[in-house]
Amino acid sequence: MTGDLFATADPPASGSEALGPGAFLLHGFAAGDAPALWAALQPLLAQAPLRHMITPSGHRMSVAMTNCGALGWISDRAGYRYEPGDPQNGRPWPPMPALFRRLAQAAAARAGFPDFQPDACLINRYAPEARLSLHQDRDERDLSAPIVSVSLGLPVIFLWGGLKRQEPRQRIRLEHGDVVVWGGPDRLRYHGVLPLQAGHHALLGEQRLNLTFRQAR
Ligand code: MD6
Ligand code: FE
Repeated sequence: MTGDLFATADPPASGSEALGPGAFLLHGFAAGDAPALWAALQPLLAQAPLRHMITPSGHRMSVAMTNCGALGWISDRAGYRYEPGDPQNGRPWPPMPALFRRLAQAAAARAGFPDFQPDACLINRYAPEARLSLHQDRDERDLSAPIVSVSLGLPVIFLWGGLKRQEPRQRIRLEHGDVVVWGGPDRLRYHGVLPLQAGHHALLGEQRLNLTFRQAR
């Protein structure tokens, strides 16, 4: 499974692992940018506070969420969808910082998606015990664009399933600075996150943040 991409003038911190024909785990790809990402997140989270969204069936999600970019993913009793702002407070999502966009585009290009133009960044915050049940990401208009996922803070076990809910799942450890890119034939794979184990991370403290970049429209 592990195969290093050929060395270039600007290699990622370590290797790249193929998770499927269109899915790649870029180990440590965002590690160098992490302090700047974390700094940029502070004013952003002050403007668009993290909150526990409600699923259409009425459950409160254990992961706290917010967004930046032209569009943001939300869930409420009416369903899952992208909105230009948070319906809870009527405010637009903060703009996507240039650093975020550049990082997402660089990771996508590294994984073979040179034309990625993210217009939405979903920010997920995991406190200890927070989890995300098995799901597909299918609320984006154009499923030919990949998703780029950046992990910061405490490590977590990611469940990587198949195109059908019942298929077996691999357990993949995602660490601070890891980036997963997936698209093409892997775009609709089921996936989830096991409950976060308590711990302390030098930069983020007792939490994990995950940024997922999408082309929503
Ligand atoms: C997470 N990620 O890592 C949750 N979805 O916290 C996702 O649900 C996800 O990482 C689509 C593509 C990449 C992802
Ligand atoms: Fe997802």
